[in-house]
This record gives sequence, C-alpha cells and structure tokens, in this order.
Amino acid sequence: MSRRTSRGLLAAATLTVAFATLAAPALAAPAAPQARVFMVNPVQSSGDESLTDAKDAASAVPDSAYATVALRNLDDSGGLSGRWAYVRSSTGAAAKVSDATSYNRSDDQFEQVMAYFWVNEAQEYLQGLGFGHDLPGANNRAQAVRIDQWGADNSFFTDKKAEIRYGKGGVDDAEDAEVIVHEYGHAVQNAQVPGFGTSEEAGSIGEAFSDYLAVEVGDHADARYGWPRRTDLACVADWDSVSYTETSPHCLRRIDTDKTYQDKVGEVHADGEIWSRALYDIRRALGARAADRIIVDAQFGFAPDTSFTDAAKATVATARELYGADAADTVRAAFVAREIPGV
Ligand SMILES: [Ca+2]
Ligand SMILES: [Ca+2]
Ligand SMILES: [Ca+2]
Ligand SMILES: [Zn+2]
Repeated sequence: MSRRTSRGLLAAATLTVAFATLAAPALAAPAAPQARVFMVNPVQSSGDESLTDAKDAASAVPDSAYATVALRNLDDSGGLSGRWAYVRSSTGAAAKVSDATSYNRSDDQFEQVMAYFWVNEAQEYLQGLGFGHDLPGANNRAQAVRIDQWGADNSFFTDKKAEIRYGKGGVDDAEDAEVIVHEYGHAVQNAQVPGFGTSEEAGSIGEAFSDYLAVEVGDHADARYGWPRRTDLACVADWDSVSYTETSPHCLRRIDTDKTYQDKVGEVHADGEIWSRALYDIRRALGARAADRIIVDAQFGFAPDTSFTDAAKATVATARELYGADAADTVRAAFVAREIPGV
C-alpha cells in the first residue's frame, strides 16, 4: 500500500471519527430498562422472619420488599439476554423486558428477571474487583440460566452444559438472590478450573466459596443501592430457607460458624462451613475488596481435586503476590484458626 493511499485512508478515518463525535449526543444510549426485584431477599431486607411462601402468593410479601432497578448489559432482543447472562424458562412464558416493572413473585417471569439481574450484578462485582481487567476474567461471558420445575428444593450448576438451573421447591429458588449467586459461584469456579470439585475437600471449597460470594454480592448491592439489611450478614438464603428450617433466624447455612478441620463429616455443604468461615475472617481483616481479589484470584491455581491444605497455601501465596507479607500472614492466620493442617 502506497504512502499516499494510507494517508488518504487516515484522513477519511479521522473525518469519520470527527463526524461520529459530532453526532454522538443524538445517538446517546437509551436509559437501561427498569425492573422490580427483591432487595437480596425479603427476609433479609425486612428482618421479618415470619414471612412464608404461602404457595407463591403475591400477598405473602409486602410491596416494600421490592425495589426498582436498572437491567444493565441487555442486548436488543427484548428478552433477558445480555452480556453476562441469558435466561430461559421451562415454567412459563419468557419475561419481556418491557414488562419487567410489573411482575411480582407470583408471576413466573419474576424469577427470570431476578436471575438476570443478580447474575449480571455478580459479574459486575467481579469486574469491579478487577477480574477481566488487571486480573484474568472469571466467567466473564454470558451465563446460561434456566428456571425449571424441579420438584425437589434444589438448584444446581451443571458443568456439562455450563448452565445454571433454579428450581421451584418451597420458596422459588430464584426469589432469593443468595441462592442465585450461590449457583453462579459454582459457575465461576468451574470457569476458573474446569471440572473443579472432584474431591470432597474441593467440593466443600466450592460450597463455601459459593455461599461466601452470595453474601458478598448481596452486601455490595445493599451498599450500591442503599438497601436495608436487617439479618446477620453471615446468614445465607434467609428467604429460601424459611421452607425448610424450623428455627429463626432462618439460614440455609452460615459463613461465621466455629467449625474447624476436626469437625469434618464428609459432606460438602457441612464441611464448606469450615472454609467459608476462613474466607469471612479474611474479609473482616483485610476488607471486602482486597479479600475478594485474593480469594478469587487464588482459585485460578487450585487443582480440580485440591485439598484444604493446598488451597489454603495457594491463597496465602496469592495474598503475598497481591498485597505483601502482612496480608499473607493475615490470610494464613485465618486458615490456622480453622486448624487446617500444614498451612
Ligand atoms: Ca415466585
Ligand atoms: Ca426453594
Ligand atoms: Ca442473607
Ligand atoms: Zn452449591
């Protein structure tokens, strides 16, 4: 290509840029569509532990439990499809973005909107920590989500299809942001380490991280939007769990138990509470941002069948790399307090 031609192209490109800049105000992106969602979940935001599902009745939850939010990063399909999530339903008509301020919990479309909003919120949280920027991306792609009719009270992430499914047992699972983000946590870990969780201890770390991320994303959203939180920060799934817990406060699990390595029972959800308490202690010592950058970045180095010991060592090493020796000592102390051997 001759010099003259390339200059001509450059001049044309400059003109195009100048024109686009002039035209930009008229082409400003429309405001993000609005939607109604729960402020994490209705028990957490109200503190009312007596709320019950009442067979999905709209009247079972007061209007004050809802907030109007922006649905960000949508494509122009008119459905719940966007940069970080796309939602399908097996239990009712697909939600319309244009109707998203009119749904309530008795509408099948409400769970779809919740799933879109909270998966997007979770990835935005990770982006804000630097993942996909100064740190590698962590599941930074459109996550497939399905709302289906699993009769059992269960949601799960299936790594074969890289799809999250939210069930409708008891309180619909996708009425609780902490259940939504918990499953997204599994998707994040699987994206970081394909097939993660093949040993009991790795599986426990998976449950722990997913509980922890659920709390973190909810807490960040509370601060971002000015929403109330009237239950303990450490309580996971305050609303979904009203269907299957007898005592108040209703929590599926907690991330502040005193369990240590000696309390292992060989079940991943129960043993996850050992690990999640360590994560919670790291957060309390270093603050959410530094803690979460360390915790998530360390996970890239975990083996699919990692042990508590190896994962703890990797997390200490990541703390040292990112924030230095004092941070590494703080992280090690959190795992030592859980009596994890060899740290
Ligand atoms: Ca519902
Ligand atoms: Ca449920
Ligand atoms: Ca909670
Ligand atoms: Zn799980």
